[in-house]
Amino acid sequence: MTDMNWIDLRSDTVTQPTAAMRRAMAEAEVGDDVFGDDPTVNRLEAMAAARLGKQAALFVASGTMGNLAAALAHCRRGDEAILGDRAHQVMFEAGGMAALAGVQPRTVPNQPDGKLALEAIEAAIRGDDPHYPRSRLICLENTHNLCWGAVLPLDYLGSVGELAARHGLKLHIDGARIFNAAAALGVPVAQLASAADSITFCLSKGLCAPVGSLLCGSTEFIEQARRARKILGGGMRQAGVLAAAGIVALEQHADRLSEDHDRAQRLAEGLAQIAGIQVLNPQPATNMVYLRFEPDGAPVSAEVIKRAAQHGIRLTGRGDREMRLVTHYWIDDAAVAKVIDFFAGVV
Ligand code: TLP
Repeated sequence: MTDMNWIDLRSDTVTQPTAAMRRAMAEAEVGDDVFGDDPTVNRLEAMAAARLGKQAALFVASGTMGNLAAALAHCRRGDEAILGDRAHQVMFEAGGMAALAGVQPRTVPNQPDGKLALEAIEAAIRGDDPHYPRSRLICLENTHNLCWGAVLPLDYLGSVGELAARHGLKLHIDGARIFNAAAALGVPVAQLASAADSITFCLSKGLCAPVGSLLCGSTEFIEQARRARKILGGGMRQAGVLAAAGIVALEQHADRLSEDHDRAQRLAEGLAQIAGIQVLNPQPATNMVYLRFEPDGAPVSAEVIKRAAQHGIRLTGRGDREMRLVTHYWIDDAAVAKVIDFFAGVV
């Protein structure tokens, strides 16, 4: 039924649904969600809104769709959004913000801790001049994928929210892994969302559900986002079969993520002992470990990936000499030990 003999560290997106999720999916009560009458989708959206401390939420197919629907709902064509140069929205969403929302991304440098310097944000905000695009939106990412799974702290989020409000801009958070951030900080997730006008979070990463994300915000914003979702072809019908797994994800998986963080820590510690490996984030903030093979004599990523597969381990590279390893629900202590042994043997 599943492919669970693999130790798959390529991402937390690889998480397969649990038995409880599969049961809930099979038994889900459904309706036509475009008519608004899928009770399971409605329940998931209400749960998500309550959990994130927002008025409303919208079930979307993916994190990418949630971020794009947010851009469409906040902005008009020709507007500008300020984002980090390492943001997932800039790096890995196929340019959708520009291609489909007509929004120009204005990047400012991401600091290694995932933040954008407040001065850099402020300097990127356009004055009122017909030459310029209109600054409309600031986007943050929490946790920050390419910044080693870094967590943006509450006071920083508050400062950016205040800056956005002062300039009449909206703040969107790509919170694909916002529950990991909440676990790392030990605060309710709603506190991490409170400065934002909108936030996306994913069910299909650390929360283990097979499909789906939620976009959360004010009732008025979600009405706009619902239209945007339709434009994107994301109005689904009996989507309750998917939402049912999302409900289990929120009920059973949102509060266990520090286990994954502990395992990432142990993985980082084990790998750091191995000559030929430099762990780039020796104290992982969340569930990601980034490593680099030391230049001299070490095999490059492609060879390691090939050999790992022969040991039942799935890895993916970031260029020739770097890798990101992601822990999740299906990575247990034995898997961590096996992966460390593998690297010790191969490097
Ligand atoms: N990230 C994936 C890849 O696309 C890189 C991963 O393996 O980490 N925001 C953030 C911060 C993400 O990390 C991702 C997925 C998304 C948005 C997009 O989510 P999906 O894949 O559901 O569109």
